[in-house]
Parts: sequence; structure tokens; C-alpha cells
Amino acid sequence: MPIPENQQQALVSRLMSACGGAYSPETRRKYYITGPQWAGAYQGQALFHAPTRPEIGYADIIRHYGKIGIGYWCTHDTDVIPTEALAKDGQAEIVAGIKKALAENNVKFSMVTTETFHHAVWAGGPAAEAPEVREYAKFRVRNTVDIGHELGANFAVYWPGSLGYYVQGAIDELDSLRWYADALNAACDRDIETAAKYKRATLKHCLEAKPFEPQAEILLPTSDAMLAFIASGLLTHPEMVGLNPEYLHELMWGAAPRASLARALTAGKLFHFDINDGYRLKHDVDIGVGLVNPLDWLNVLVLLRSHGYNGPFNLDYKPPRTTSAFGVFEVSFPTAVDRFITLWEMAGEVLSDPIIKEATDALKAGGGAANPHDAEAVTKANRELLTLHELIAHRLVQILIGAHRGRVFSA
Ligand code: 3MF
Ligand code: MG
Ligand code: MG
Repeated sequence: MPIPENQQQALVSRLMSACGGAYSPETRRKYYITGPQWAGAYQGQALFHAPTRPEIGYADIIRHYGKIGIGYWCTHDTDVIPTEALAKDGQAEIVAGIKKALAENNVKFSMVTTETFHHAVWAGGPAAEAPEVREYAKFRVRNTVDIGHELGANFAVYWPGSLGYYVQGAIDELDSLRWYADALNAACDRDIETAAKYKRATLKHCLEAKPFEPQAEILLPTSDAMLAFIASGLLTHPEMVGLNPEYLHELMWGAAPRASLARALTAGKLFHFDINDGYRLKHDVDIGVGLVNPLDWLNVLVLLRSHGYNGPFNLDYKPPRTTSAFGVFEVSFPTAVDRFITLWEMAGEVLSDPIIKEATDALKAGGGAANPHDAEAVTKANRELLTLHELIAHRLVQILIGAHRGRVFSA
């Protein structure tokens, strides 16, 4: 029987509560989960797609986040301020409106980011040949730093998705990288000045890599390329600059996200983390966290928990085009937050699981070969212990599906 339109929201809400497993807004607020303006405002448009949802402004998004229990909000400069109003009176008014909306909804500001990819001014990227484009880029990142301090941010993120080219040979990659560094240097210099004025700590400046899209070839396509760039000598304040890896951006080039994160942690540069999900070697589908690779996500969170990552988890995903404007805040955001919390708590369970612990300790103890220079003896000493790798993997799946609590299926 068809479900009339005026009964559909009630059906969705009823099935949502039938799902159970939801956390209270108070519990959700205990996690450092940040909700971007652009994720809530995404209208379902993309290359080949017309929007499926109406526009929605920052005041409504902040209100919804506050109600759900997403404790922090973040934005690009031009998500909320029209390009023409930047650094003008119009900006001050909007920033004041944002402050009010944040306070009224008990939501804090976590991160600010400069849009350097959408407007036509970035057609040649933020580090184009013409000096005025580069001056404009500096103006934009300095202004973003000011907005960040005004609203109480701790992080600034940069996604250089337009730093690259479609046709090869026209730009000099070394010049582009140097010029891009100039913009980051301008942001850090401004930050040092502005932070002193506001008597606040400087922001953590985070580079976010994506291997492709929107440029065909990207000059800093991976988190590892960015680590090399940070250490290249081009930055005047490399200590202020780290990474904002995005889970799916790592999968997009075929990486193991855990390994990418491990390299960032080793370098002391894991500042911020964009959480979402998707498929390897495909475009940036930005699916909600845990919907595609829950086992990998569990493992990622085990890694982050065991190494004390305490930065934000930023919900940089896109509610699907099939989700309605109502569904975005009734289903999409709360379920994304709740899957994250569940996986985070499960990761804690993994870390205290006696079976995994004993197996890991045994692997680390090794078999104790009498002569560690004898390949045969070393191999033999560890032969049986190494079976524990597979046992640990099985145990992780058991924890993921709840089978460690004795859940079995009758056959
Ligand atoms: C693109 C992204 C961006 C960045 C954002 C950084 C629109 O794939 O992930 O989101 O996260 O620009 O602040
Ligand atoms: Mg993405
Ligand atoms: Mg991102």
C-alpha cells in the first residue's frame, strides 16, 4: 500500500527509534565530534547531479547540531560569508550572527578553513602564476585566521585540491609549491600576531590531502607528500603545520588508512581527522562513517586510541542524495555520530580484551630461540605463535559483530 507523503516522516522517525542503539545528546557531546557547515548544507548536487534538497543556512544547521549533541561546528569562509563581503562589514555582521547561534545552541567553534577551490578566481589554483592571485590567496587565509580567532577556533584546515593542473607542462611544479608555501607562511605569521592580540594560543594549521579531484593532477596528493612538504624547508613555521587526513581520501589512492595515520602519528603531525567512508580507488563519495568499512574503522580507532590521539573527529561526509532535508538531521547525522561512538567504545573493548591482550603479549614475547642468528631456529621458535595473527583478526570481527558476547546463529 502506498505511504502518503504526509505519513512518511512519521514512518522514518518510528523506524529510527525502532533501530535503538542511539546515544543521548549529552553522551554525544562528550566526544570531540565536529560537524561542518558544508556537510549539513550539502544539497545533493555534484558533477552530473542537480540538488535534491533545499538550501539551509548556518543558524538552522547549528541549531540541529546542538539538538543532536554535535558539540562543535566548523566552516569554510565562503560557506557562510559571500565572497564579496569577505573582510568587509558584511563579514562582521555574519560572524556576530554565528557567535549568537553557537551560544544559543551550546555549540562551540572548532575549525575554520579557506575555500580555495570553488570560485573562478581559483581557476589556476591558489598558487597561480599571477602575483595578484597569490596576494588574493594570502588575503583570504589571513582573513580566515582572523575569523578563527574571533569565533574561538583551535584549528585551521587547508585542502589544496586546486593546486595542480589539467594539462601538463603549463605550470612549473617547484614554483607552485613555493608559492603555496608563501600563502601558508602568511597564514602562520598572521596567526602569531592575531593570537597575541586575542591572548589565545595559535591555531593548529592542518593540510588535507586528496589524491585527485577537482584537479586532474594534484601537487600534494597524499598525507605523506604533505609531510615531506612540511619538512621541505619552504615553511617558516613548520611546527605550526600538521595534517588533517581524511579517511576516504587515503582509500582513494589505495592506501591503508591505518598505515597513513600511523605515519602521521610517528611524525607528530596528526592534528585533525576527517571521518567518513567509501570505496578504494573510486571518487570522493563521502559516505557516512562506518557504513562501508566498519571493520577497518574499528581498527583505525584502535590505533588512534592506543596512541592517544585527542584531536577532533570531523564529520566530513555527505548525506546521500536520497536522504530528505528532514532525514539529514533525523537519520543521517545522528546515526553517523552514533556509529562513531559505538566503534570508538568497541575500540576500547578491543584494547582491554583479555584474549587479544594475551595473544599480543605472546607474539611480542616470541618463542625465545636460543640462537637469534639461526634462521631455522628463529622460524621454528615462532611457528605456532604466528597463528595468533589470524586468531586476533577473528576476535576483532567477533567484537565487531557482538559474537564475543556469545552471539551465535542457530543453523
Ligand atoms: C574535499 C574535502 C573538503 C575539505 C575541506 C577542508 C569540502 O574532498 O574533503 O571538504 O575537507 O575543504 O576544510
Ligand atoms: Mg572527501
Ligand atoms: Mg575533508
